[in-house]
Amino acid sequence: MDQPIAITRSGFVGLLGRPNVGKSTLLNRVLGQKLAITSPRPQTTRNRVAGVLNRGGVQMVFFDTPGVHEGEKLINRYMVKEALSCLPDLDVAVFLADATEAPHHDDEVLARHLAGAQVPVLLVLNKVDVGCVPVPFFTALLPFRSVHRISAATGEGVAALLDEITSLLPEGPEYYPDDALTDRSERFIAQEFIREKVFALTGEEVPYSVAVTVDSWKDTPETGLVVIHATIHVERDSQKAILIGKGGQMIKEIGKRARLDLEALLGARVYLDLHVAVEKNWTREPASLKRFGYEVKP
Ligand SMILES: Nc1nc2c(ncn2[C@@H]2O[C@H](COP(=O)(O)OP(=O)(O)OP(=O)(O)O)[C@@H](O)[C@H]2O)c(=O)[nH]1
Ligand SMILES: [Mg+2]
Repeated sequence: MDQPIAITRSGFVGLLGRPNVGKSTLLNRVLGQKLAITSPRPQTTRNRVAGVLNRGGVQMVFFDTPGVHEGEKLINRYMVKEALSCLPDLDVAVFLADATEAPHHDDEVLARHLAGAQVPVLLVLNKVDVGCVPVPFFTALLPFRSVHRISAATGEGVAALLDEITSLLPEGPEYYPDDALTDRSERFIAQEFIREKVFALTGEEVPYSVAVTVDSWKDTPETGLVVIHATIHVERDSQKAILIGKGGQMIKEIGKRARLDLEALLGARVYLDLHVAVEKNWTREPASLKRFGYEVKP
């Protein structure tokens, strides 16, 4: 077997942007596999997720982050804090924007947070497969080091972006072992995959009222089966009824789709058992938020 090339340069790259611009899609594109969850709705990602890419002796640790936005609920405040908390760790900041729309108020909010950044900030205009508004609209926001036009969906422009990021990373250690994909546990990713299916299959406020916990996880090497029990928590009884669906159809479909993604990730057969529970107003309650992995620190 070929020895992996020794890592001599490394660094942390933040994927930052307002909600729905394609940060998580770009992370998955860069890694060449699905790690982060995505959806056509804003505010899908709630936690920072590191994805590790080793390329020709360079280790790039990408942070997918929640979209920077203004929201009054405690969960929204948590998300924005979580996104901005990576700034002190970065070697390169990627300011991702939607090339099909003029800058939005939330783009300006992010620009203000990046204004004093001590690291290069790259402007990356995503979704160029479906259009591109005039670039000066965006370059007026900050003194960007460079501008890239990409499509995270098709991969157009991503190689050139990676080349520039590579050129900006300093000499450094291997932060994660060769075979590491992420800093997150399989349990966390399972919770996220389940939450993604809720985003895909339900509407209105339901996805925003959902948190997922994995209650038990059992690997059985003899049979190659992974048995996972998880709970989908909602804020109201009416949402529980929607998630279960007529004759249990909705929960069955969520479970089926999440199981297929988990089997691809784990390379194993998965038995996924889902429950739905009501935790009233959890998006506004510090104790509930903490229990679900969204701790708001003072
Ligand atoms: N046409 C097109 N759609 C894209 C592209 N990149 C992402 N999308 C779509 O844009 C939507 C949002 O993508 P996400 O990756 O979830 O966006 P995000 O920035 O992570 O969003 P939040 O987690 O909510 O902040 C999804 O429907 C993606 O499929 C692209 O290059 N072209
Ligand atoms: Mg995201």
